[in-house]
Amino acid sequence: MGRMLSFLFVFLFCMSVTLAITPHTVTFTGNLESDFVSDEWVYSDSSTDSAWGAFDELYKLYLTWDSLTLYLGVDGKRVENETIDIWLAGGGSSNVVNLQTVTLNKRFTTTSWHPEWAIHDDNTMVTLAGLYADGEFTWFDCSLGSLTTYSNKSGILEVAIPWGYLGLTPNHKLQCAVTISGPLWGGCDAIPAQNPEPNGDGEADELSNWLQIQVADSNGIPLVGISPSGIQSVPVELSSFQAD
Ligand SMILES: [Ca+2]
Ligand SMILES: [Ca+2]
Ligand SMILES: [Ca+2]
Repeated sequence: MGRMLSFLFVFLFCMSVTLAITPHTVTFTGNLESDFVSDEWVYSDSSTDSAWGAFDELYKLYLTWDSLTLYLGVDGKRVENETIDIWLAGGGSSNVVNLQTVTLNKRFTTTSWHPEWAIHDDNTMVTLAGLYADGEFTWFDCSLGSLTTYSNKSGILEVAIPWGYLGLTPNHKLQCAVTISGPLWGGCDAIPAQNPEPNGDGEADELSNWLQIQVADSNGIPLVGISPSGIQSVPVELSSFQAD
């Protein structure tokens, strides 16, 4: 009997681990807690650190992947006209330096960190969640199905991005940050914690930290058996990635 219980315990333990590691194919419903599993809840942001008080807040970031797709989920709160942006980098060349100067007109500067992609969700445009790459000024039409999203005006955003868009390299380290802001304004909250934090005024805010996790093996193949909760917050600094 004791041995049976031991087997049962090991079986249940393995099941719980299996559910929490990559690969995981996510189907979006807008319910982040059921779409993702606990180990994919990679960042808990303060619910009271917005410079705009109770109006615009980021709460949580979820992240996971399967062999073809990266999945991201943002839990927050926003009022009308505000935007959530997910900044992604890693592996390739990049030149998104100052988002004031491009069509998003975001007053976030990234003088050291140069994200390659911005997923821009502006709830004034109900169905829009664009994938923006600096230098191309291209909005990918999410209705094409190659970039799938779920978004609602209260602050939930889920995005599925094919690895083919992002371009995996050997030992690829994915870097990301999330901001919430006015459409033509500085930000009021960010994931991960920044130094200094976005102050909510109309002037530019600098991203000083990103989240980083290795997503590919030495052959550029998405890693299996990874708990995304192992993601790390890393200060922005010059690196081999940025020296391109
Ligand atoms: Ca927050
Ligand atoms: Ca924050
Ligand atoms: Ca500011």
